[in-house]
Formats: sequence, structure tokens, C-alpha cells
Amino acid sequence: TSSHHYLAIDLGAESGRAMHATLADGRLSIEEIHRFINLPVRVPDGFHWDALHQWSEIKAGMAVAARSGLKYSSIGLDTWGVDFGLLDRNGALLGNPFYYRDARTDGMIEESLKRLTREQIFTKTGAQFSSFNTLNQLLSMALDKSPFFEIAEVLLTMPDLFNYWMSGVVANEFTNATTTQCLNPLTHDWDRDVLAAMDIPARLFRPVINPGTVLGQLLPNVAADTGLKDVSVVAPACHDTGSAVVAVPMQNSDCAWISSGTWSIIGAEVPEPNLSEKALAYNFANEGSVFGAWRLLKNVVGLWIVQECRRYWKKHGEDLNYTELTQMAEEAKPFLAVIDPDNDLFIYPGRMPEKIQEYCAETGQAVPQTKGEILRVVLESLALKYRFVFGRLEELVGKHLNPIHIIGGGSQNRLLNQFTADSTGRTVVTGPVEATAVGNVLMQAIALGHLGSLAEARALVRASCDVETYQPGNPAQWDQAYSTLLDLIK
Ligand code: LFR
Repeated sequence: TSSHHYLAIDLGAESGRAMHATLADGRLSIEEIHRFINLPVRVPDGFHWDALHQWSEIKAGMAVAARSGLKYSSIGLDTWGVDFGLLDRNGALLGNPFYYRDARTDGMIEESLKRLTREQIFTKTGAQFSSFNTLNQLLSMALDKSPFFEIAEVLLTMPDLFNYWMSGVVANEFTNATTTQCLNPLTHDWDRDVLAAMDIPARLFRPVINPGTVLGQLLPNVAADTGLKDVSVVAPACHDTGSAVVAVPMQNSDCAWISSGTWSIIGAEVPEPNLSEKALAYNFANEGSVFGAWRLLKNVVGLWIVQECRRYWKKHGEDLNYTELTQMAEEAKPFLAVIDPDNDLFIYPGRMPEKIQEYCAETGQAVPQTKGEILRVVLESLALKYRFVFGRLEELVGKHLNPIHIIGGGSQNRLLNQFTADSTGRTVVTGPVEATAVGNVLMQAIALGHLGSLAEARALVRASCDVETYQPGNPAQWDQAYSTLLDLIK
């Protein structure tokens, strides 16, 4: 029988990877062939992405693939959402893209609400209100009278930028466009009213293309640099979370998922955007999926807090891996204190363990002392916040959702998986760990006609990937901790 090879590039806000995938005999196998650190760089004007470093690492991944001597059908790339680069009229990148956690967007939600009401912005974009959205980044540039607005011709989100460098095609991919808070979910086009109200030049935005679009062949200069020849460039769901959700091994839509990485994104697949008052009040997002579906979701701050603790301790001389850190949490005393992981304190980089201790002290709770105690507070609090958001999700979709699929790198954290089952009272099914890359590959295969449909693609995931199941236990203890969380977020 025939077999096909694909290359998936997945950039997250901590690392980037090139993954090799093979589709053969009704099974998909996937393997990491190149990995690199991807961290923002601070200069006097703020935190930036090093786009050229990212690009050379992407090409390094292609070169590894080329050296295997295998014939690749296609390459597809996804990244985190909201960040972007601007091109001048000659197609050159202007400056280094900003990192979404840069403080330039502080106060921008309030600023945007001087121009349009919350309802107006929500019904025109369907997005959640987050300070780091593209809309708020652009608004901060408008208020700063950024000279880039005079010379920029095109806005490309991060994956659009790399798609352009790979294929020469200038376009905005749909799933990632829905993270910008500039796209109208009903028209699938940029919302001119919102852009005009924020003084953002509408000329920067290009026609929106669907996930699963074949953009063309890898450009000759890229093929020459990497040795990768005769390969199609396919735009998958270019938003990493969008790709991850493609790979949820769901049997039907009566389930929820948590895409667990730097962020924990909790949602469900729905047929239409939910632009209700309640969705606005709960600050949920409608993000685009593949084949016309939508992801109704909310971000919880996620393992970012653990990543930041790890970086802090490393800086202070102790370099521990995630397995060691989770082990310490497992051995620590349970239910010492609760934090609201989504408190503004925890969004920005720096001093994370200290900020957690300060938060516990200020809220009159016991202060975790050891690394294990601190991390246990974080993991329990994440599971509690999941319960809160999950409850609202069920309310919005108007049905009982079971199981909860946990996908992505964070699903390797067995302790958090069990906590999630315990706190929500739902069955948790974990895997695939590589959901984003798998989803990326599945859309490449569909685009090339190697797979017939999304249902077929998800059946392939069920046949190919290991899943684990966790059943809930200890409800009473969790109920008590949950009421602490509710007091904290009141
Ligand atoms: C996850 C993610 C989230 C988005 C956040 C910022 O990697 O893409 O979906 O809200 O990063 O872009």
C-alpha cells in the first residue's frame, strides 16, 4: 500500500519543533527530528521575537528532513496566536515582531472601550478580551503614532509570515486570523468598523484563506538552502490550538478538550460562533476551526506558571526538569492554599515563585514554602480553575460534556490529569501528546487528498495514538478548595 511523508513545523512560545510524520497502512506515526529554544528577546523598546533565528531553525528542521532521503509530500507550519510582523511595499519584514506578553498592551482593553462598547467589539469579532490580542497590540501602535503604520503594506501573523517565506504567498490563514480580534466571525472577513474605530489601517489586511489550502511549492531559495525539493507548502490550521483540536480523538461533539501547553485552553467544538450575552459576560472566545466548525473556548493561564517557576529556580542555581518538579509537587502536602492562576499578577514573566507566595500571604492563606508546595498549589489551582471554566462551557453549550480530552505536552503531567478528573468529576482522556503536530499533519493529508474527511482523520488518531483514562476521586476535599477559589475570583 502507499505511504506518504509529511513535515510539520510547530512553534510554541517556549520551543519550536520539526516533526516527521508517515501515513501508511491506516496508521499515522510521528517523530521529532529537530527542536530549538524559542524565547523572546528584550531590547530597550520591549520584548521581541527573533524571527530570523526562528526562520533559520525552521530551515534547520527542513535540512534534517532532507537528509533522511525520504520523499516528502508537503510541509505545514503552525504557531501560537496573536503575534504578527509587518511587511513594507517590497515585501521586507519591518523590525522584529513583538512578543504578546510585552507591556505595550497594558491598559489597551480600557482604551479600546473608549471607542466601542464591549458588546460591539464582541459581536463583531467573537474574541475573548485579552490584553495581548492583535487588536490591542495594533491599538497601542496607533496611539504611539508608530511610523510603521505609514510604511507597512501588509500584516502577516507569525505563521503567515513563515508561509510567505516558504512559498512566496502573502495571505492570512483563517484559524489564526480568528485569534486577532480583528476578524468578523459571521462574514469571515476583517471587520472594517472595528479597525477604523481603533485607527488601524485596513489596507494591512489580506484576503483570508482556509486551513487546508495548498499554497504552492517551497521556494527555490529555501529548497537550495535546505536540500528539501519538490515539496508542497500547505497551510494547516495555522493556529497551534486549532491544529491541536483537529487531533482530538473525539467520537462525537459531546465532549470538552483542554489543549495543555504554555496555556491551558478549555473548549468544545460547536457548529456556529456563540455571540450571546453570556459568552461575552464569561469572556469566552470563538476561534475558527476546520471545515466550518468553531472552537468555543477560554484561555486559562496554564503551565506558563510552572515554566516560569522553573526558569526562576534555574536562574537561582537549580536546574530541574518537569518530571522532577511534578514529583516534588506530588510529595508535597495537599490543599495548602489556592491561587487564581488568571490573576494579572501571573501573566507577565519574572519572580513567579515569589509572586505566588505574596498572593497567598495577601489573601490570608498559608504560604507555600518549598518548591514542591508551591507547585502543588499551582497544579491544584489550575485544576480548580478548569472546573470553573468547564462549568461555564457546559452552560454555554447547554449540554453535559463528557469526557474531557487533555491533549498536548501538558497531558504528560499525570498529577494534573488526575487533579482535573478529581476537581471536575469527569472522566479525563489524555493524548495525543503531540496533538498540535498531529493535527497539522492531518490537515496536510486532507489537503492533498490522502485522507477524505475530518472524521476519517480523527479515527486515524484513535487507531494510532495511545490514550490514557483517569477517573475522578476525592470529591469532598476538592469541593472545599473550590469554594476558596470562588471567594478569590469574586
Ligand atoms: C497557545 C496559544 C493560544 C493563544 C496564545 C497566545 O499556544 O496559541 O491559543 O491564546 O497562545 O497566542
